[in-house]
Amino acid sequence: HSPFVYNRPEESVDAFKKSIVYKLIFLIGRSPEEASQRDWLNATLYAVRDLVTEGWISTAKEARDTKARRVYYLSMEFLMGRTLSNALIAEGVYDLAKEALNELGVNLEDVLEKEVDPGLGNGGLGRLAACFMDSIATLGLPGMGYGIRYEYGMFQQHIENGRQVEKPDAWLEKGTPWEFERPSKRYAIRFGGHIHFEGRKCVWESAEEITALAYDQIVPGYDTAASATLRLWRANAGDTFDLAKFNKGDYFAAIEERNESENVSRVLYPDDSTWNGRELRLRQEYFLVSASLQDIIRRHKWQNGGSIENLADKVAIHLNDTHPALAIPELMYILVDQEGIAWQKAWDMTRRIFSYTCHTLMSEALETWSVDMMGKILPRHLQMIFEINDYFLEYVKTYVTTDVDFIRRVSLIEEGEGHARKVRMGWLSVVGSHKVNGVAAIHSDLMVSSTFADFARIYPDRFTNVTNGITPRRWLAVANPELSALFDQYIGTEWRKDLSLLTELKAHIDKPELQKAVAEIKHANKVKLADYIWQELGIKVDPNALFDVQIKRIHEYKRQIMNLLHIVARYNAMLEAPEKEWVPRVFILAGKAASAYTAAKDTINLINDVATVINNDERLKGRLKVIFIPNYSVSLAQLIIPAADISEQISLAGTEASGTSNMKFALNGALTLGTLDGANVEILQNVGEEHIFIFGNTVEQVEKLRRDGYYPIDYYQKDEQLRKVMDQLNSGWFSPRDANRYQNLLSALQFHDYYQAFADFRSYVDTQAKVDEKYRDQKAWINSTLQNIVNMSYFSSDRTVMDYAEKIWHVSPLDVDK
Ligand code: 26R
Repeated sequence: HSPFVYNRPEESVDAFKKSIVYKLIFLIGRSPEEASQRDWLNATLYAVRDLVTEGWISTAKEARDTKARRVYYLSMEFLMGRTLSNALIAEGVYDLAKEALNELGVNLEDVLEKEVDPGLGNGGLGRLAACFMDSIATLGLPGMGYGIRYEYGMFQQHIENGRQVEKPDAWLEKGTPWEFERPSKRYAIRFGGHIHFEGRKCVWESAEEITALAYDQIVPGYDTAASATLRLWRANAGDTFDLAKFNKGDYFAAIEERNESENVSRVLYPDDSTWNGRELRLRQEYFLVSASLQDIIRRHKWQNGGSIENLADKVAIHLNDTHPALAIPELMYILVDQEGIAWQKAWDMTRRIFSYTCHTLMSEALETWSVDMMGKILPRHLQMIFEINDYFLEYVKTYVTTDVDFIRRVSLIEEGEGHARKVRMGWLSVVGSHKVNGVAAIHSDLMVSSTFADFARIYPDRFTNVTNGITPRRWLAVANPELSALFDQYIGTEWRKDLSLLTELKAHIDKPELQKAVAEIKHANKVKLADYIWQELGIKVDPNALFDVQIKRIHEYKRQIMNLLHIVARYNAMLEAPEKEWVPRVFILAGKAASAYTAAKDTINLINDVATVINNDERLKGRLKVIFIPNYSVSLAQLIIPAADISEQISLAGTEASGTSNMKFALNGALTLGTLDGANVEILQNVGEEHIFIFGNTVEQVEKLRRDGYYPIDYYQKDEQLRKVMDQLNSGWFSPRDANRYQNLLSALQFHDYYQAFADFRSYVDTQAKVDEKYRDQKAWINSTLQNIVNMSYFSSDRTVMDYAEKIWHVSPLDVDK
């Protein structure tokens, strides 16, 4: 600890109070008397940031002093969630801060709710990056994340007349007290122009230039001085006015142009379903890549006496999906054109440096850029990709096969018949990396047997699996403090840093007092969620009912529609036998639809239409409710997941790469109702089949159905319950004033049903009945709940990140706490 720091807020309630008030007055400029809740929030954030800053600086110093090999995580998305509660817990000062604020007449929980939740990501991929940052920090790895500081994050979802309406997310307007602006870290990012050769040397003369400015966030490690850095780039037009216009006296036109070039960091693309090769997106991807690589190389040279020769010994760069794959030609451009390194040697270094994670097998989400567009925006990079492709195809012809069809398939350039040529970013990522991984065992297997089958033949040792994980800090300690405190009583507090310690709870599983306490905490969490639902939607739900939850992006492959088919079937069954002892259920759904994804938007509408009818049908006596919670986010996930009894993970087998909410739910004691897809398979292996509800076709059965011809109509005809539900939906039962509203959605289901919801319907409905049966036996239910929790060790992102560190990045923890 530096002796120059005058106040140590962590030492006493009084010191903490002083620190907060100091920040309030001197940083924010408000007196305690006139301070708003947000002022208190910001003052507390500043006070807590002080606690982590010195450790952050010493982490950086340790990496520097030991000349450690570093890893850089490049991602277009980071869904970090709120910082304050996480930082308070990481520093072990939650209670201290609560008491300090209390003495100032302020309620900590109210203040926590004021913090904005930056939505700088779409879903699973962005949240995974955030969990990894948390683990990198806690493990003390010399790692850093690079992303974009979008001015507008994921849109805010409003529901109007049952339909999704998007509103801009101007999250920066509330201020960003956690971040450090780094005005000295600025890089020129160039676009467009032409290339020409001077002898064998390629020269890129760009036409446009903008500036990337750095903004840093500390990612505090848990119970350690170590911290990681997340560096986000903002585009700034800098001094590049159009001088011609300026001199002509056209002042506004010159300024206007400045604004336009700042568009690069304006908004996150809120679409994770269909790939569209929009020019601004290409610029964004290059902006991230160019700024980050310049920064990485500057740091490397500074620490290595100006030399770049040993870059591949000291630097690992990870590509979070193909989105930052331009880093491969960018590094080649730097090494060959700027540093004058021979092409072969540069290529060898590049491949040692990069690794790549594939997060989806959905072909419509795979990135390809038209050769024309890339040539216009990044002429030298396109040229470099052609050079890489020539070299690569030569290798294939020499060592693998001369089969022209094979060569056409693996070429980095797709030569379309009747359409323009395209650069295949997935192929580029594989060729330019030394390791490529999938995110769950089944997904990694499918990756090498389908999408990358040809490449697995060329590079059999390149492909591997690293199953995803989640940080136990945010997803248990922060999200479920009561359950965390309960576990502390039995096994101590160390599980937060070493989730394998959860297995020590196994010795206590049969203790009635533990079981009772777990049940009470779940109930209390359900009451909290029920209160939120009442506040936000004005709907009363019974906390004694079974809470059945599906929260994730709305996608056909995730099959929210199958959930809905079961809900309607249950509704019908309840009306047919109202006297039966139905287990009361609350179905909870949340998630955003890409704004141009009609089927997904219609699905939200249908959920809300069905909810309106069911929630107002008094014959059900409150035993069935359907709730769509608007504007799903990380902070909502923290509220909803601890309150769930059933976790719906019902994607068609072979479509969900991993899923990570499945892990969060299980860690919080919900039982999974899922298909043999993604990480569900590994959850099954860890918890045992008595403690999970698995249903539906396997990947093999799905593929066989596709091969043999899949006819949804057959299932409709055979299954009376399904037929009734479909007839009802088709008749406009749930949208009487607009009976044809769902025609497209429903006919896609009846005539194509690409994701085979009909094929799995029967098994899904039957398994839901088993869920009811088990829930009636509360003792058995709680036992399964505990069996889930104690078997979740494997799904800590600490395990995942150590796997990457050892197998792929070859980096090891720093010794910061000395
Ligand atoms: C390029 C654009 C259309 C785009 C496609 C896909 C943008 C964003 C995505 C997001 C995808 C790649 C994603 O989030 N995948 C999810 O990654 C999680 C973390 O590995 C997995 O758990 C989850 O199964 C997978 O869908």
